[in-house]
Amino acid sequence: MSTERTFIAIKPDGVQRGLIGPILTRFEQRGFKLVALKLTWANEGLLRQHYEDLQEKPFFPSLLSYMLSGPVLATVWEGKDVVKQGRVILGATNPLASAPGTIRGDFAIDMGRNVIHGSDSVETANREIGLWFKNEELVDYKSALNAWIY
Ligand code: FUP
Repeated sequence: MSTERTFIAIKPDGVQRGLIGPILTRFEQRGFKLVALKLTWANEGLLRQHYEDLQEKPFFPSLLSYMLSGPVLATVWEGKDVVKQGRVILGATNPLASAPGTIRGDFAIDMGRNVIHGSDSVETANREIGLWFKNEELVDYKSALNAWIY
C-alpha cells in the first residue's frame, strides 16, 4: 500500500460556494485516504511561504488577497500516486483549459478563482504538508477502503 501524500486545499471561493462536500467526495470515491483536515484562515506569512516561487509575479498581490479573503479547507490525502492523480482530479491551473469532469473543469472559469490547490510534486507536497500541519495533526489509522482499493 502506498503512503505517498499530497496537500490539497479548498480555497476561499470553494469554501464559501459550498463545494467542500462535492470536492472531498471525489477524493474519497477514487480511493484516497484522508489523513488530515482543518478549516483555517491562513495568514500572510504562511501564504508567502506557500507561494514562495510566485512572489515576484504580477498576479501575486491579487492571489494573496484572494487567499486571505476567507477560510481555506486544508487537507492531506494518502495513496498510490496521489500527488499526480490529485492534479488530474483538480484539472489545469486555468479553469478554461480544464477538462469537464475535473474539479476546476466543473466548478470554475477564472484563473484567479480556481477553487482548489494541489501539490505539484512529492517534494512540494512534503514541504506544504509541513507548512500547513503539525506532525500530530496527521492521523494514522486503518481505512476500511484500503482493503478493497489495493
Ligand atoms: P497551481 O500549481 O495549479 O496552483 O498553479 P501555480 O502554482 O502556477 O499558481 C498558483 C495560483 O496562482 C493559481 F492557482 C492561480 C494563480 N495564478 C494566477 O492568478 N495567474 C497566473 O497567471 C498563474 C497563476
